[in-house]
Amino acid sequence: MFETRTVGASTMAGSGAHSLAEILSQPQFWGSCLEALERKGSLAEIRQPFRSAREWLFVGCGSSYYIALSAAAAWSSITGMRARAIPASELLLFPEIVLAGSEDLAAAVISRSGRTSEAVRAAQVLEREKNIRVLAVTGTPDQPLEQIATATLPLLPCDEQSTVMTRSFTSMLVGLQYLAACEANNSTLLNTFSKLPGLAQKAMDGLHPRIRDFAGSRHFADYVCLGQGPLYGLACETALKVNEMSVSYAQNFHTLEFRHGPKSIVGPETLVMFLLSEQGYDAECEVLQEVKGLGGTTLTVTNRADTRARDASDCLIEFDFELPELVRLAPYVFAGQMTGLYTGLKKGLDPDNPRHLSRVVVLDEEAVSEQTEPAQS
Ligand code: F1P
Repeated sequence: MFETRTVGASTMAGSGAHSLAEILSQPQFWGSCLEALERKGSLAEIRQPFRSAREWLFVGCGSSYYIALSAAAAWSSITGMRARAIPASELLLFPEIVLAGSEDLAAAVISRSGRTSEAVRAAQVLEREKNIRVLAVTGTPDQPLEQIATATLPLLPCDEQSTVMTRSFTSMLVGLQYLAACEANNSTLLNTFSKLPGLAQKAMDGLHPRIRDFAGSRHFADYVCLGQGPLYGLACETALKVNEMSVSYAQNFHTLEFRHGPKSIVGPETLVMFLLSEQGYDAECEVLQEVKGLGGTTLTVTNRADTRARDASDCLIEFDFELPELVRLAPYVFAGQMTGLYTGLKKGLDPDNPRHLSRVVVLDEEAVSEQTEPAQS
């Protein structure tokens, strides 16, 4: 059912080898994750404790928070339910703001390691102090998050060697999109997931050498990543990958927000990366044309481009997938992952081990104790 392929990642001994192998392995890994989820049928057992939920909160830190942003948007679009994404720290420091007016709430807490202190503490607060059921979404089984949560999404261990999240990011997002389709009992959508790995593999094979040459042959002083709707979380992750893997200055915005001030930074040495949605294509494409007109360098990722996008893009990645937009989200981060990797390698860095970063952010108890009472003014 799913194509199998060997990944020739061993070409680059040393710097970035883990990140490249893990980036290239994503389509195949999604295939295995989806098979495991399909074996669980409609995930009825996992969903049972959350059936009274009328609203979902998606919680995470770093890349896992950006999964939460895209997953919450996809959840609302697919299920019609209200869904929000928050960094775990917001729940710990301002619970009254996050939980105000919420009823029948359920929460998905996302963490590759399952050990990040803020994420674990947030799950404890939700389950044990706020009586809100938690679904753990993690790439590492048998960790504190899974032990605290009411249930865990049955994904395969992501087992990443690189400090930066790539395969874990996309597989946890695809898993949550699949769960949303089960929740909506949308068999049409569910049946399309099986096509995603094969199509994504072709896209990966096509864009890898192009981004390697594009990122490897040009110098940029600034990076901007733009996206709307479910693609906004992926724009944030794209900027983070450029930050982490190449220690470059990268920012993210909602595409149309870029006009309201930030576009003042545009110049030939600014790479503006557009994740163009289908639903907002026309409006987002106008910003692309405007940025090109201001002399910016543009890299565009979209499913199908028209001449406006083709003419305004210095590098155009076009998927041409016969898949609903809400199923084909994850491949939109491939170009950002590769840009971060090859820009880091060009700068003589090791993208597997970004400076100042550890794989897991573990804080002492004191640092994650939540503010039960709003600070006295
Ligand atoms: C989240 C995270 C990563 C970041 C770095 C530190 O970890 O912030 O996003 O790249 O590796 O940890 P987790 O809670 O998903 O394990």
